Amino acid sequence: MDNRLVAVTAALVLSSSVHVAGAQEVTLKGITAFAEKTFYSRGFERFIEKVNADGKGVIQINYIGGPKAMPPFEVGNALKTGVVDIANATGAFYTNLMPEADAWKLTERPMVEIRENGGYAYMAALYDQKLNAILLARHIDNNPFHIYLNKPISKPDLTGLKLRITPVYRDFFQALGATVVQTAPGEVYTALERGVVDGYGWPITGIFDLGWQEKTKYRVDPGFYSAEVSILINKATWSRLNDTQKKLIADAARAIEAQAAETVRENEADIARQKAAGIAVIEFTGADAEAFRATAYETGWAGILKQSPVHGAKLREFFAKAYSR
Ligand code: 173
Repeated sequence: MDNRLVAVTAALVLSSSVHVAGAQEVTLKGITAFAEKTFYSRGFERFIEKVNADGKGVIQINYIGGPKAMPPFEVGNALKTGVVDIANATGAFYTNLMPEADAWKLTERPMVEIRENGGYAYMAALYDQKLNAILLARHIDNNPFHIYLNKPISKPDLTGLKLRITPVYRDFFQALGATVVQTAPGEVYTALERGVVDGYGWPITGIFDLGWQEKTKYRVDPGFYSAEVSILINKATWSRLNDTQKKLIADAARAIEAQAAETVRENEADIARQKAAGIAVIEFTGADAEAFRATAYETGWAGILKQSPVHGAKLREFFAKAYSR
């Protein structure tokens, strides 16, 4: 829980005299950067359902929807400027405003530890300054990314391959020799179908949501990084809420974040489903696997540090497992 949310919740518990009699029901606008009813929107949809059920007469969220309503890479700016009040997005989709947000993918420690070691508060300050927002809940974690291909490779070398990326994968895939093209998730199917790309980066879960298994021959193992999807609220919106409304939002956020542990089960289910769909695994082992993962993290951090040297160095101390200079 964000320290501020903890403080708000605690203050409310302590001062039961805080009263909102006669307060008007508030309706907030909510948007997701992922397609509606797909894996990465589901936690957000559960959050909205909870707020709307528990907040009757007090606070409601009007779910505007996903990429049909707004391009995913514009969600960050819509949240920052208050065009929407609440958003579900991943850091890679708003690096234009906050390059450091993409560093969430590099966390090698559990979020509870990152909350304790100061990493969370450090990020919260950046969200405040750069996105005019408060991070309510990271509901996706422990969910590795993979390379999916339609041409086989025999070693960690992507020379000659053109891959679909977002900022998550750019530095890593380029370091392995790939040519890259950035697209929103909604354009991946067509890019594969037309042979515009030879593969794509995506986490272990969710490829069935958009039918990509039909156009995918191989998955490369091991995975790398830990996907992040979070629920964010505009700061001005938050400050307009009364304590009861804030508590309803904070409680729903906490409940959804607690469900993030279930992701590991979903990972296993999708691994089995990919196998059943005939997606072959290209597996690197031993030194190749170690070098592959080491390159992922080294290039990932190098990318963050290039864009934000001071914050990047701090975040690396909070997020990386055993980082020594
Ligand atoms: O590949 C992507 O679109 C991407 O960056 C992402 C990030 C988190 C979850 C799912 C996809």
